[in-house]
Amino acid sequence: MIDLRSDTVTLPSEEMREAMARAVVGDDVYGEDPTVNELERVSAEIIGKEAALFVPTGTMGNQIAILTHTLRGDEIIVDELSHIALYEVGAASMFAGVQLRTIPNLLEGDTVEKLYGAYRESNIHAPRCRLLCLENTFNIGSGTVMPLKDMRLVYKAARGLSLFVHLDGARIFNASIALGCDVKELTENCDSVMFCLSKGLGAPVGSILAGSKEFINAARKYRKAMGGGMRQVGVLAAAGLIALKMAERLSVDHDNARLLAQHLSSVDGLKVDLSRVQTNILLADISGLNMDAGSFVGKLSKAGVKAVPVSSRVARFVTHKEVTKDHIIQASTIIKNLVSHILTP
Ligand code: TLP
Repeated sequence: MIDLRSDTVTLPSEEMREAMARAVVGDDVYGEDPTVNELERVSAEIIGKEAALFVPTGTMGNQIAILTHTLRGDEIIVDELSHIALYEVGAASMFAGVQLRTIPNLLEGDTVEKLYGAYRESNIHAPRCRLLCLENTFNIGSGTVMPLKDMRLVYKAARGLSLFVHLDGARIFNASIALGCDVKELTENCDSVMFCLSKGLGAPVGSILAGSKEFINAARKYRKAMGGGMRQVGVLAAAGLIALKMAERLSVDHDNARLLAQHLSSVDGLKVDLSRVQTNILLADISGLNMDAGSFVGKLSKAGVKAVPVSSRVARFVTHKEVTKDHIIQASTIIKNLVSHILTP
């Protein structure tokens, strides 16, 4: 089985398992777990922020950021296809009590103009607009990358409107590798950033939220309130410290996604926009097969390749560290054969 559903399916390496077994631990709610403290220190340094907080998941990291930046009844601006809008179970309204202003294609160019269009002054009718959330890379955009120049312009515009900017950087290292820049150049254009250790970097669990010391002090309290105060969690932080050294290998995943995209773009019945395959995510439009993407990925799974449907006509394939170039060639053949079988039964 070649599993291309997500880069979340990676398994911890032997090195990680050994580090987890040997980790020196303490009670992190008392701030006494040396391995967590080290992970937070190194993460802050790498990501270029004053302080960092270890959280169990990317979702919790994003939600704590929203809670910390806003008050109940505030409005936050997000892309309508962002993870925060689509895949976090409505948590921003559930916990922070904010209203999501979802903007179509916010992250797909002309972001500054779209931000100006969406922003409104607080008045008797309008809530206080407080936060802009970016996502780089943009998952449902096909893992597309927002260039550094755009990040700078957007941050400047948002600060001009007195908005905070939170970056959902679940895959921020994919972005920095694709852009060939230091990750700090991206994160200097936001007030807070969340990145995942458990995606392409291969840790079994964990994400990091980073920002100013003041922001992280407040965030730490919200993490506790959300039930995310963990105890001898250095056993997980130990894997995270190894994950932080894995960013360089993401270029292999990008090459593999590109290779898969090249194979699939020549298959009749599938549409793949090669220009959008910039990192490790590929979206294939299967409208030409006259079938629902859910049924397509069901058949594909029986044939030996796993993918996920992201809408009724789009399937998503994600490359990651368990997938080699040979797997990609095999997967391409399996997909081609299935598509030709569907078109000429
Ligand atoms: N994304 C997962 C699914 O939830 C869709 C995936 O397979 O891609 N931000 C972004 C941009 C993400 O892609 C994800 C996970 C998260 C946040 C949340 O991370 P977790 O799953 O750790 O809560």
